[in-house]
Amino acid sequence: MKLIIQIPCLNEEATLPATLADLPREIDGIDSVEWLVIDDGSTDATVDVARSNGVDHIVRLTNNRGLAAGFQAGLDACLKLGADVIVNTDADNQYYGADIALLVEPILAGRADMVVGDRQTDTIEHFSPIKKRLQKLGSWVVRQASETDVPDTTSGFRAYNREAALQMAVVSRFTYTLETIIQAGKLLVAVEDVPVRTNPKTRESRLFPSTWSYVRRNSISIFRIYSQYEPMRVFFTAAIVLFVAALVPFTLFFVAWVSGDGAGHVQSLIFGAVLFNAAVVMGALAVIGDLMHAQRIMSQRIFERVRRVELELGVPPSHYEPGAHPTGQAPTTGAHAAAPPSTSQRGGDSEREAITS
Ligand SMILES: Nc1nc2c(ncn2[C@@H]2O[C@H](COP(=O)(O)OP(=O)(O)O)[C@@H](O)[C@H]2O)c(=O)[nH]1
Ligand SMILES: [Mg+2]
Repeated sequence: MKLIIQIPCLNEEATLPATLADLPREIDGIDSVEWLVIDDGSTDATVDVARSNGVDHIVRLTNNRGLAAGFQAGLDACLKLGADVIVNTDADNQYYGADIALLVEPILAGRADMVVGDRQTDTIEHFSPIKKRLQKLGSWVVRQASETDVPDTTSGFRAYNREAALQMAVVSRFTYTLETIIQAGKLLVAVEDVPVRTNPKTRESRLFPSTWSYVRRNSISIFRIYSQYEPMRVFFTAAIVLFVAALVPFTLFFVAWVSGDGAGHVQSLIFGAVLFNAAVVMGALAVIGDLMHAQRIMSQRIFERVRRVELELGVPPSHYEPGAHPTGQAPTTGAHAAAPPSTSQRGGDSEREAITS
């Protein structure tokens, strides 16, 4: 049983050593624990620091592609390196390395395919009240969309088994945390959560430079993801709201018309017609969105099968560089032996597209 701990990094030379020092090398029930850093076009010495601190594998994206793209590239590499369990953690030492054992326990026990660490955000001192409230609201929306009961949906401290990782296909560039939970809820992935501890804050969040950016970016993400996965609910609800709203001016006009003053209320008639048209447009979007959603599910199934075929063929991970202990890992699951991944085997165009789309 092989565990790979992956850490997405953007310019993390300062905090990476402490994060790595906190990571376990042995966990009960796991034969080998390896570390993988995803360097997302850092301009500092992140990669050198990773190597000198014993990181086994490096996925080095040429330029900055965003956290979600880095996460997906990391999952892909971990699968190709033969991981049975993949844990994701942050490079700012936010999470408690020793709790990785808690994260993987439900997977080892066969109860879960994906486990999300619950930071119990109410107890985190450096989270502002508005961030806590938005975090709660966002988590609630994601629970509704995903039909799971994950309390802390924006937590980046997670474990995936091979089956869960094979099914994840993140399309948003910015956040993967919300989308992967929604996907898990819709796919054959059993999700659990475990309470985890956090370390004191080491630096400001890079993803959200201000509370306002946290609110704006998360709200947009939640709305986009929710409407991508539940288009019928979103657009049909909007259609009903607009239709009911249209009934108000229509009724005003009708009452006036019955009492002989129809000509004086033409504005109500026009306003009602505008709202009614908008309702029809929303209804049409609901139908189109529903059709696209069905298409998306088919694409997802194809993507998953292509991944399985790639693993079977022993396709090497893209953008891969060996880390401190080059072991020449070839994918261990392939039916055909593959050459050890090297820098010369950087991703082809299709892989790049998969990462950046
Ligand atoms: N791959 C990648 N990782 C990033 C990027 N921005 C931030 N990260 C990583 O994402 C993790 C979380 O970032 P952080 O700034 O701590 O945001 P927080 O989750 O709001 O605290 C850290 O490991 C960062 O290095 C990015 O553009 N690409
Ligand atoms: Mg952080």
